[in-house]
Amino acid sequence: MPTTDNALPPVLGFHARVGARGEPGPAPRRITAGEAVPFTGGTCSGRLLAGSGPAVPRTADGVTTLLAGELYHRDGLPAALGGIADDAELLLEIWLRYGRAGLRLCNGRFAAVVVEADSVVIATDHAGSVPLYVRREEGAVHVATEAKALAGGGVDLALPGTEPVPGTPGVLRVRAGSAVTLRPAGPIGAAEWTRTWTPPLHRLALPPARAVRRVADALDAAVRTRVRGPVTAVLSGGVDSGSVAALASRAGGRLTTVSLGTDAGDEFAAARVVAEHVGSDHREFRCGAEDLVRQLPWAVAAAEIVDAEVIEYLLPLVVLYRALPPGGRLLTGYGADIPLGGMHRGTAELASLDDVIAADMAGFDGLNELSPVLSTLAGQWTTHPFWDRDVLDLLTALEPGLKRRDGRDKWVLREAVRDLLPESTVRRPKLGVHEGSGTTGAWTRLLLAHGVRTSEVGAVKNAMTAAIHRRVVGAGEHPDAVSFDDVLAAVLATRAAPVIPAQVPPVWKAVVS
Ligand code: IOT
Ligand code: MG
Repeated sequence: MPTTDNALPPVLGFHARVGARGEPGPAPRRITAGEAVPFTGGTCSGRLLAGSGPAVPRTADGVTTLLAGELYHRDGLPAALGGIADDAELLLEIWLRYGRAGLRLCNGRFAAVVVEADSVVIATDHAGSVPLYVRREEGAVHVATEAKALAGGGVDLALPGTEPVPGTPGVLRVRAGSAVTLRPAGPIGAAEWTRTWTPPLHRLALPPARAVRRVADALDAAVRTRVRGPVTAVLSGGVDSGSVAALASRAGGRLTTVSLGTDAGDEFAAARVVAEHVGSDHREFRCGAEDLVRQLPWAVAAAEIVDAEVIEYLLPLVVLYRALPPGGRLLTGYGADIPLGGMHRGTAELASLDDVIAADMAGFDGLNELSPVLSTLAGQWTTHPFWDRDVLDLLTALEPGLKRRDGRDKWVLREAVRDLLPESTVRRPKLGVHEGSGTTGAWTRLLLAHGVRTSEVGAVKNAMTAAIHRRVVGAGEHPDAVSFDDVLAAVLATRAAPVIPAQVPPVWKAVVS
């Protein structure tokens, strides 16, 4: 698998304490792989989780910046910002020039901390794609890129621009497209929330040919800025990941493609068609579907969410990342379906299609589908060109008649990549990763084999996810210490349901239920 020195950003994550007497404190809980490098910068101290390159904060003129992840718009920034060592320094220069408003310039995949005088600003990218968590204590704030680092013993707390994290009292998640300014020594009411991005609510009616060209150009630019040497495309063989693979190949990086399948299902044939067409070095990974499902604690520890439906999308990807050798830069097609309405291929009316797209764009925050921790747990860096800020703005805003057209879903994307991919890929209907890999079915079968009724499967999956979350996030247990079978047994024991015997008179039944 190809790796280079710049495959990973210098900093994959961090745990920082900002307060009058900064001290690194104990090593934080985390599953991000790699070295935790201690640092101190003014009133800020903690550990940076190193990727490739020097993991250091940047300081000038009394301002210190930490940045996990990367920025994608270097070319568009003023020439005065030349000679920059890394993206933490680029953020510092942006800050010195534009102040907090400079965060509105940043198109990237990052979580950042800016410390200046007695205030600290904690900021996410437009999509909150690197989740960022905060907890206050007397005179200090703790900020971390994994919730588990801050969990334990907190009290409920509210801060503007944040949401509580289920199961971890006192830990708040910074919302997508947000910068929250805090004064660690001051009153909590002094915190301020600055929005740096919101999903577009307007729609653009463009001539179809122009819309197609704009999508092709925006996606091409997003892939190019993410190709920094050899890259790997995570390939299902659908049009989303196929587009990314084709554009990455055209951008000139040595391209590897990887596909995951199980004994319950795979999309290998479709992926091979793309791989051959784009000329990638293609690898297939197959595992048992039950073995895949038993890695559930890893997916929950990485995503730090309690929604089983979303976990079913993320689990096969986590399993694939864990099977790859560390050190790679992975491009995915994840997220294309959200602004294009690909998950709603049965929705016929354009008005309804636009409404579900608006709802999905209003509801992605906190699902952590794009979190780098899904792959940094295995030492890989992922990046998602469809959620590049420019691509996402355009795709979301296009009027729904460009997304559903001539009886086809994701029309504008399919047309935009028509010349890059085989016809069968361009036309291929959507198959979700949870379906193609057999993840959903395998988990369901495991539950049915334990006597769970079909009508209860969804609830049991959610209960298992929440139970695992309590252990790997709330209590910081290692995912390997949490057994799928033990969690299932515990969930089933607590659900040992009020079974109402058939001979009980109806009036009694009503009382029991
Ligand atoms: P899906 O679109 O199937 O997969 C997402 C990405 O994962 C693909 O583009 C590809 O890069 C990778 N991938 C999928 N399957 C494989 C495989 N077998 N081997 C290797 N790589 C693979 C769920 C979904 O259907 O994924 N994601 C939706 C959004 C879900 C809804 N979320 C929401 N409303 N917030 C998506 O847009 O990707
Ligand atoms: Mg797919």
